[in-house]
Amino acid sequence: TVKLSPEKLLCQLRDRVNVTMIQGSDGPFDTFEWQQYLPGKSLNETVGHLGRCAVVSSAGSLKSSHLGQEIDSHDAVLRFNGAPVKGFQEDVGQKTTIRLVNSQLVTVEEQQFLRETLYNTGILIVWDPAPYHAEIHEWYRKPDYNFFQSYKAYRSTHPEQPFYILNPKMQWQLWDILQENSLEHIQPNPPSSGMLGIVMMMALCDEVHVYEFLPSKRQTDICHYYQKFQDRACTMGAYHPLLFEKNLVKHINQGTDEDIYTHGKVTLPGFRNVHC
Ligand code: NCC
Repeated sequence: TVKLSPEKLLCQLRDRVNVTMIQGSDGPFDTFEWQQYLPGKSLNETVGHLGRCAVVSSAGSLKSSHLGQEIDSHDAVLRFNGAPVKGFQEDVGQKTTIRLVNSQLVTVEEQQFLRETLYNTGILIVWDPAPYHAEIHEWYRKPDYNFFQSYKAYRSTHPEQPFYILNPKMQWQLWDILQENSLEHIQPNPPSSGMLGIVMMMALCDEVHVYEFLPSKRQTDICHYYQKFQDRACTMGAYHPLLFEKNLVKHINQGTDEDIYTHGKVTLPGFRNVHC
């Protein structure tokens, strides 16, 4: 169902998806108040040049994977939302370089978000589902979840921890590519945190290994490796176009099918190593 060759698709991702964070010079954030909250350094300056990176999905199939050591061998590790490491090191490792969280978590679970030490490690990045190709001003007036107060509260209590807001343009630039390469019509809902994180790491790293985004032989209806809750929609998608995301990632995988089957592992090039 994917139309472009893997090489062409990688070029489209590299050239059309702008992985940028909200800066103090952007639209409604160019106020004196916001300058005090947004990080002074850019994300690129904060992370530096990253070589091998790991993206760890939160899928239940990570359970009993024993992938912890392999994941920790990377220069940087990306995790999502409330995915814990404590008690799960054997399967998911213990290193967290970046944690990408959705605005629902930051807003609806604000008390846990502000209190739990899980969030105090590494660089935080929050994203919010914006209206389709909305300008930053329009999104700022009508975010899906109004996480801005909670963001400010977190920044005040943890001023030293880098905490970025993902530029909402990225999600629809990526969604357009997903739609163009699918035969079916996709609901206009933004990509999952997992897919956003994969493309973000392709922009920051030389090489990216993604774990259990494409499910291995351990595939299960258990939603998360850290919970008992079961729901097939976690792997297949309901709100997010997860199935289309997974088809696309399968198409551009540079690793083997054996790696997917045994480790749930996908190998993707960093955009620096994509030559168009
Ligand atoms: O579940 P979630 O995702 O936090 O998972 C992070 C990313 O891992 C991939 N995943 C997860 C489970 C699974 N069985 N297979 C997978 O491939 C997906 O790529 C997923 O994006 C999200 O994307 O932000 C999401 O967040 C949760 C929830 O908001 C957070 O965990 C915070 O509590 C959403 N769940 C609900 O709203 C109930 C989920 O739909 C999407």
